[in-house]
Amino acid sequence: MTTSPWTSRQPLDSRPVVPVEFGPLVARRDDEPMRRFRRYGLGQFIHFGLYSLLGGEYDGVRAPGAPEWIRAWHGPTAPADWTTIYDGLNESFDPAGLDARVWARQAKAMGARYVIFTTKHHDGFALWPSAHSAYSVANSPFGRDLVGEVVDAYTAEGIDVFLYFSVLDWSHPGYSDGPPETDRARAGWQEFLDYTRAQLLELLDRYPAARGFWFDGTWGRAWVSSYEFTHALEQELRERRPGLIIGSRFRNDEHGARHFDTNGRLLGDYEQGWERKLPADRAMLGGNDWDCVMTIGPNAWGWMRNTAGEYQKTADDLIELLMRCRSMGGNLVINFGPDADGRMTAYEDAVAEQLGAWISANADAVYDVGPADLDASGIGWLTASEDRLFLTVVNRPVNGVARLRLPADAARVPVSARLLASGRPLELRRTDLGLDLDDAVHYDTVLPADFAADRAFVIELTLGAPEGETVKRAEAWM
Ligand code: JFZ
Repeated sequence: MTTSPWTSRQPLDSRPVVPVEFGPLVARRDDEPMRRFRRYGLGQFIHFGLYSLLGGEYDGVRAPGAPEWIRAWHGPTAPADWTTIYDGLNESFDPAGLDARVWARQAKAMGARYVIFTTKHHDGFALWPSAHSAYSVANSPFGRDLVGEVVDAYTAEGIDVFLYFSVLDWSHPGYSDGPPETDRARAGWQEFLDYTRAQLLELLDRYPAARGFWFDGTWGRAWVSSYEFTHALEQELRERRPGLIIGSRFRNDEHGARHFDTNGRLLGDYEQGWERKLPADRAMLGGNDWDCVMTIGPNAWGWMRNTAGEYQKTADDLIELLMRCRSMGGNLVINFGPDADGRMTAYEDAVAEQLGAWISANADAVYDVGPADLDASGIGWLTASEDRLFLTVVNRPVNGVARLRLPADAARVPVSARLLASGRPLELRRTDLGLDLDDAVHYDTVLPADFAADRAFVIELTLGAPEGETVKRAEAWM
C-alpha cells in the first residue's frame, strides 16, 4: 500500500538511471506562487464532512481507527447495515453552527497563511453542489455550497486556499482498489476516471481563487496503473490554471513509483509525504519544497467526540514543531476537525489563540525566513532572513548563555542581539574557546536572570561584518 515518502528515493548516482516516460511535468518551480508557498510558514488543514456528524462513534459505541474513516468500520462492534446507515448521512447533514467566516477569522488570528479544505473525503460526499454526483451538499438539508463559502471567507482574510480531494471514493460504483479485470469493471473504472477528471475541472472552474490541490487516496492499485491518465490530467490541470500547486501525492510513474519517480525525481511541486512526521534533517529533503501536515491529537483528522486518553498537542508542542519545520525550510499545517455543528472545538479554539499570540509577537522569525545552516546545539531552532538570525529557544541553557557556533572564517557574524518579542537588548559576546584545531568561533548571548519565560522565545541576532582581527596566538609546539 503506502510507502514512506523517502524510501523510494536513493542518491541518484547509486543505481542506474531507468527510462521513465511518465515522470515529472515540472521541476523546481521558482515562480511567484511557489515563492509565496515558501513564505507561508503556517497553514491550517480542515477535515469536515459526513463523518463529522458522528465524531468517531455511533449509538455510544466508539469505532476503532481514525474518525474520518468511520465508514470503513467492520468487525463485531460495527452496527448492522453500517455502510447503508453511513451513506444515508447526507439526509441529516445540516451543521447549524457553521460559519466559514468565523473559521477564517480564527485562522487569520492564529497566523495561518494557507488553508487546505476537504472538498471530498474517501466517502465521496462532495461539499460543493457537484454536477457530476448526486452525493453532495445539494442533496442535504444544509444545501449550501460549503467549498464556495470557505474559498470566499478565507480569500477575504488574505489566506490562500488549497482544495483537498480524495481520489479514493467509496460512493462511486466504478471505483476499485485493484485493477479492473472484466470488461464491465474496465468500463466502470473508465467512468470513474471521467468522473474524477470532471470533478477536478469543475472545482477549478467554480473556484478561481483556489491556489492548489491537495490530493489523497491515490495509493489504490488501479489508480497506480492509470499513470497515462494521471500524467495527462496533471498536465491539463496545470494548463487550465497556470501557477496551480500540486503536491507529490497525485500520481506515479509507469513503474509504480509514487511521490518520487523511479529515478528519484519529485512528482509534483513539493514533497507531500510529511504527514504526521518530520524529516530528521535538511539533507533528507534534497532541496525540495515541503510542508508537514499534523494532527493536534494522535491520529484523528475528523472531529472526535471523546478524546479521553488521547494526548492533545499543546501550543508549546506546536510552536516547537512549527519552528522545527521552518528551520528546514518547510511549512507546518495544523489540522482542525470542526464538530457536528460545524464549530471548532474548545481545545482547538484555545490552541489557535495561544499560537496566534506567540506568532504575532515573533512573526519575523516565522514567515519570510529560510534555514540558517548552522547548528543550534539543541537550544532550539534557527531561521534566517537576509540580515538576521532567529534562534527560537525551547531549551533554555542552565548557565543562561545561548551559544552559537560559527565557522571562524564566516563573512557575516552576529553583531547585536535582542529579544524579538520585546526588543530588549541582550549582551552578545564573541567567545574564542582557544581549542586547538577548532576552526569555529562562538557567539554567546547572555539571557538575563530576571528574564522569565514560560514559552519558547526568540533571540534575534543582527548580522554584520566581523569586527577586528582574531588575535593570532603563538603556536605551541608538541
Ligand atoms: C490520509 C487519509 O486517509 C486521512 O483520513 C487523512 O485525510 C489524511 C490527511 O490523509 O491518510 C494518510 C495518507 C497517507 C499517509 C498516511 C495517512 N502516508 O502516506 O503516510
